[in-house]
Amino acid sequence: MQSIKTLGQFIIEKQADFPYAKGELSRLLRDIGIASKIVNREVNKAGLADILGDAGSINIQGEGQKKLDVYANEQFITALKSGGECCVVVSEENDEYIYIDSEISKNAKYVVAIDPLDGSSNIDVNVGVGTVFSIFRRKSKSGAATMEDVLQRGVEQVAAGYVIYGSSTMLVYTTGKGVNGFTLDPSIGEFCLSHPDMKIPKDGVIYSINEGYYAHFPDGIKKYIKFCQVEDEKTSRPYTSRYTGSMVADLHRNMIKGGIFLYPITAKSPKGKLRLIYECNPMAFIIEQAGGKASDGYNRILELEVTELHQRSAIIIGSENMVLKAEEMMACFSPQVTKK
Ligand code: P6P
Repeated sequence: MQSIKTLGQFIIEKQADFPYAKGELSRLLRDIGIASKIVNREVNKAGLADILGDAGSINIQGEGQKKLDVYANEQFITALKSGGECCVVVSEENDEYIYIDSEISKNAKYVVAIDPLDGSSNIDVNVGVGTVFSIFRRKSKSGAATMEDVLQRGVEQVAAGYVIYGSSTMLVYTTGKGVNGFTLDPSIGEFCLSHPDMKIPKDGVIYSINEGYYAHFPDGIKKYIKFCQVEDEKTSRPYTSRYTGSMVADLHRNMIKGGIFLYPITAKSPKGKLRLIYECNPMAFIIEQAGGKASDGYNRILELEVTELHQRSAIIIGSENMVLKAEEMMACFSPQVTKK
């Protein structure tokens, strides 16, 4: 019988990867794990409790906030505030960043950016949803946090992860030394190591994109979609199309099976829909650590300049060779966009 290794045991064990760390990052990851279990409990009974449907409020994205969105946001922010290891929180659900100026947090080392419940439009129809988080070191030396602390490029991340609330609940994270996946065992209430050292296959036969926007896609994307659909036995085409409307669910499937996820610019989202700080950057960090690739079609996601809190970006992410092929097609139609 293989011995069980919990998330907590694993985090402590890997603390040695950070010789100068005094356990703050370990405790921060633990705090996020605890909040994930609390959110999981509510997600799992969403159909029962009165937390379905809209909270009636609107977030900065102009999106209706589902009650579970708001609940999840509150749980993560509360856990981060009480943990004392984080001094600033950036959340999809909050217009401004939150500086935690309590005695235990105001000089904490870390900044956390989070999408507390990604894909929440799927909650009422019981399709997988997820949490995405990104962890940076604070840049400002002391006092109140500044925009310098929150507008950091993806390459500055010290850790990133996602939680997928699906047929089982998993927490997958990286601290820059590979990717490990933990499955929640409800019988003991612990995330247990189930997917050590995750690697995304270099190739895949699944592509994920909302083809409803086809008419407005850039020509390079249209060319790539057609490439995926052409019959070619040697390269296992046509590929399979899988798109759930929940990036975490689509990316987790592609992580396991190989595949590519694309959310390009569209008429409705001329800068892309997904947010750079708490969706694209953390997922790009994880996928790159697992041997995959992530770009906006021209530039590496992790190197994009960050100028706004809720900045959006186009994203093409997944199996390395599939992303390279999509970028090749994008290059056919548009000059290399200079780094922004
Ligand atoms: P569309 C969910 O709202 C989300 O941010 C991602 O999780 C998902 O991949 C995407 O938007 C879906 O967007 O425009 O295809 O409905």
